[in-house]
Amino acid sequence: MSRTPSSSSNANPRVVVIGAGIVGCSLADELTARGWTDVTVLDQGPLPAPGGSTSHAPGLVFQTSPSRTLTRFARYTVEKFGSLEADGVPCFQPVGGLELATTQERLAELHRRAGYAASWGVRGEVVGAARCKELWPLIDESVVLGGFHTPDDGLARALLACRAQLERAVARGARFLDRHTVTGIEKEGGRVTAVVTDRGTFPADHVVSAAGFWGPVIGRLAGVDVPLQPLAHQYAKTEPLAELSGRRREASRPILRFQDRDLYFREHTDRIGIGSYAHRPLPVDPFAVPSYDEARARTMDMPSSYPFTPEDWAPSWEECRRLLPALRATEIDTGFNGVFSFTPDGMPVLGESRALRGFWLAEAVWVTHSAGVAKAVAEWMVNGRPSLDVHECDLTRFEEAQRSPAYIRERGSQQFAEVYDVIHPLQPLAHPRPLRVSPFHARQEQLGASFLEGGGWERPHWYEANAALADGLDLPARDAWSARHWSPIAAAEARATRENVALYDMTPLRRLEVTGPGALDFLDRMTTNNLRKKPGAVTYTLLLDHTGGIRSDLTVARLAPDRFQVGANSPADLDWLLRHAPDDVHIADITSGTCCVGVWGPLARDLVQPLTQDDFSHEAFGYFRAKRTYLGHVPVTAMRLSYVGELGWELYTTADLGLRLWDTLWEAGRHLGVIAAGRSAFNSLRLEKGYRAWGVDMTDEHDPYEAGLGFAVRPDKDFVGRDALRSRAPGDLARRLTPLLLDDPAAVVLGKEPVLVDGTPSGYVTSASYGYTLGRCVAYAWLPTLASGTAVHIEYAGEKVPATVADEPLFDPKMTRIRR
Ligand code: FAD
Ligand code: THG
Repeated sequence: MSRTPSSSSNANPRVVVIGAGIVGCSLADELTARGWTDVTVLDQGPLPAPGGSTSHAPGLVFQTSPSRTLTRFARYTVEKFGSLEADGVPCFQPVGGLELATTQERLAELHRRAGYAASWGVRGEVVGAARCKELWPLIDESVVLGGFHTPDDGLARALLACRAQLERAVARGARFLDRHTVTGIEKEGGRVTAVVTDRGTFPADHVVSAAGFWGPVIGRLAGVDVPLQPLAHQYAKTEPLAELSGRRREASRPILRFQDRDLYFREHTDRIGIGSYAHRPLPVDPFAVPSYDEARARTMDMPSSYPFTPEDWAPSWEECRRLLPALRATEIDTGFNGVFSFTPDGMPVLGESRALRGFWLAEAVWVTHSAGVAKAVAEWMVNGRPSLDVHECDLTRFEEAQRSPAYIRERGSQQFAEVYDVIHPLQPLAHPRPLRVSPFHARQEQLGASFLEGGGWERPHWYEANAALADGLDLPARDAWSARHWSPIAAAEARATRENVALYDMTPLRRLEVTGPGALDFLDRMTTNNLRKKPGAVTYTLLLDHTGGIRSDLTVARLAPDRFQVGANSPADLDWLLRHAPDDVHIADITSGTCCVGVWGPLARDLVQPLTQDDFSHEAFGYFRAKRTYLGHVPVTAMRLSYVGELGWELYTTADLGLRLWDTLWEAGRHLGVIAAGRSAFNSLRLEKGYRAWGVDMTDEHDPYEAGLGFAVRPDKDFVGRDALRSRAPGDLARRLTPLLLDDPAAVVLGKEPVLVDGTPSGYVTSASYGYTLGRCVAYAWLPTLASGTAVHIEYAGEKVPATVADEPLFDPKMTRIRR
């Protein structure tokens, strides 16, 4: 049951890469460097500038992003291109980067960005206006409040980097064939077998679509959805500036961002190049892009380059001149509307298709991230997984409802418009909403739910109906940023859950049904904990990959000898299980057709027991047990577990009966004072209990011991990843997922902040929330192993906030609240 690469049982499989832009060239280099030398790169256009987005990318590389994965990709690009040259010309110019703030809101954002940089290992500091002027003498200092300076950012010479990597790949045996237009993908038995072009067919064991914004076109040939929207973006160069006359170097000042006006700048010797995201979204239909016309190629009329629309530029030009007064004496010389890709969440789309094995995507990738992406995809193909956590980029992440052309167009355009906006970590995209709603949605609206979105679902974060419960709560005041998408009502809902009873909509929790004669053996082999228990047992267990990295944490309920319900995390869990499942196991995602209410709190039993003839006492219905029963008229599967750490049950039924279930519970709970509670309280309660959230607190970069999940591993049984875990001692760990409590009861952090040990950035916060029961903010962080009681600092928006390493679980360590 090893990973896909071996399915081609060939140590040097035939790989065809479609597209010789920066991604295709980088990938050929990374694959051949790993010994996969039978690589053919096809492009419809002529080398060395075949006409895709890379052909005229200005090459700004700003490394810092809220996404650790993107930042790591960018760091690798800087490192790699910094060591590459062609004809003695370096592929990277480390001129540095400078992001400007002209509003207080942006200045605060730059402090947060400095935090991301420190968390992910990029050098940078927030500087004053005078330093900005020193770094970029052409700016009008009076417009600027400050800046974020990153000395290791800079300019990639993208076409040169293509050539340098192409040459290395060719020296190792790869071939690049230009003027070959891909017209078909051949397959057999669910696997890709060949790529068809206008000039012949190329047999292949693996095909990678690195076709940039043509991704959907290649995807359609393969029968694979490629969720990206091409949009045009304006780039222009000024006439020569008197202030820059006599310059020889292509660029010496930092690449510059003026995000408050959706603009960026770089030098082109004595001219300034300017890019704008300020204009209306200009979507391009990838199926209608004209093919490469060699006669026009020299004039930059490449397929990815549309005529400049001056009317879209005009308002930005005024802003440019306000920031850089020297531009008042000049005009735009040349400009174009260049096309590149936007996905619904702004992240790349990477990985192997489930529908067509051996068919990979490496799409929606900026030059900035190209080398890092290529390394990750090459590792994925050759070793079965990337060394970096890339789940945010995994092509499986979009639900079916997130792959419609309408959704992709709408979200892609919004991503374009919001590229430089100050985005709060909880801020949902505005459209299309609502998309997915649970059967309880109408009731939630009646209760004044404040909805945020996740995975397309509307998810209540708190309910106005509970506002009165928050009256008189003594809560510390919050800063404006942490008060956004937050309400004191969450504190009241958390308290009601700890003291009384609350209903939580758990419908978005992913549910898989695994059935068939081989189901038990299969799940037991795929996960770390012992599943060989009688029907009625629920088990918390981990999905590991073959290196021992955590792919997910699951609850597995054995509902019948051959029938299991699995509580999972991302769509990648389904993908992973399907890839490994033998023929006698059937796996279905039942999330959409079913729903779930969590009934939690000390009065949960008082609420539920009168509704059923089954015995819900602790003796008859123990912790981590499941039972089929009726609650009133509604058939439910009840599971006695609780991510919030209180007595209670997850109650599952089909979607058609969901509203009836909610109303039944609501009626039964009236005399107990039941409330509906939202995710804001939920997240606080789970952190107090120390329950990890996969994808945030731990990923496949972490093993169970470091993540504090060793209790779910049974080394005495056989499972995927066991051999890799053998070499790791549970006791002697270099790093740990570490619980921290903030010292000041009024302080809060939100996640992703750097943690300083002895003043040095040593790790980062994963998730954090105010613990309303504890009266302190709880933060989990990846840190070198530290003794409990160690004092550290968390850097929050430029401030150093004291915190202390705590012992977990922070709340109810004896489990007296749950096991009774
Ligand atoms: P591409 O370079 O588009 O390569 C895809 C290749 O696939 C093309 O050469 C195409 O000919 C080929 N192809 C397509 N269909 C077929 C087919 N059927 N058969 C054969 N071959 C096919 N990024 C940054 O990081 N920093 C920046 O400053 C920056 N600025 C930008 C400014 C502009 C104006 C634009 C347009 C983009 C900018 N980008 C920037 C984005 C960046 O250029 C792209 O994201 C990146 O170049 C994409 O590289 P790629 O290899 O995926 O795609
Ligand atoms: N409910 C269900 N499935 C799930 C989740 C859930 N699957 C995904 C995700 N959430 C899994 N995460 C957890 C984390 C902790 C617990 C349950 C699911 C939990 N842990 C107890 C503990 O650590 O003390 C018990 C562990 C044990 O007894 O083995 O309850 O929310 N259905």
